[in-house]
Amino acid sequence: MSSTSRSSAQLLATLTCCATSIVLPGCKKQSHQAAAPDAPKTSVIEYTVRGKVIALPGPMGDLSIQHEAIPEFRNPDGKLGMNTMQMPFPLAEGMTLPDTIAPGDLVEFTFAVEYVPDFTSLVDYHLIAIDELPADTQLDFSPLERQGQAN
Ligand SMILES: [Cu+2]
Repeated sequence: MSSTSRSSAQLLATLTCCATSIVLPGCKKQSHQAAAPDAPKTSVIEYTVRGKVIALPGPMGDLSIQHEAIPEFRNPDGKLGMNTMQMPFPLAEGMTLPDTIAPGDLVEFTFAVEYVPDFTSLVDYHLIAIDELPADTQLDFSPLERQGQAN
C-alpha cells in the first residue's frame, strides 16, 4: 500500500469522527466512473462551509482548516451534522490553492463527499473550491447543538 492511500484512510477516519460505530470502507475502491453498468456508483454531496486556515498543504498534500459546524452534514449513521473541528482537506485532483491563501486566513470553501449510494458509508472527500473572506468576518465556532439557540 502506498503512503498516499494510507493517508487517505487516515483522512477518512478523521472525517468520520462525528459519527459513531461505522465501518470505514477501503479507500479509493469506488469512483465517479463506474467500471461496469452494474458497478456501484457513488452519491456525492457538496458542502460549502466557512473556516480558518490552520496549515497549508504539507508533503502529503492536505490543507488543514478549522471549520464551522455543518448542520446539514450527512453522517453514515443517518444522523445529520458535523461539529466544528480542525481537520485535513485533501485537494481535488489537479486543484491548486491560490497563492494568497495563508495560515490564519478566513475562507469559505466547498468540499465534495463521496458516499456509497445509500449513504451508509463514506468513500472519499476532497476540497473542490476555496475563497478568502474579509479578515474581519465573524466566524462562529460554537458547537453544533448550541447554534440557533438563545443563551
Ligand atoms: Cu469536520
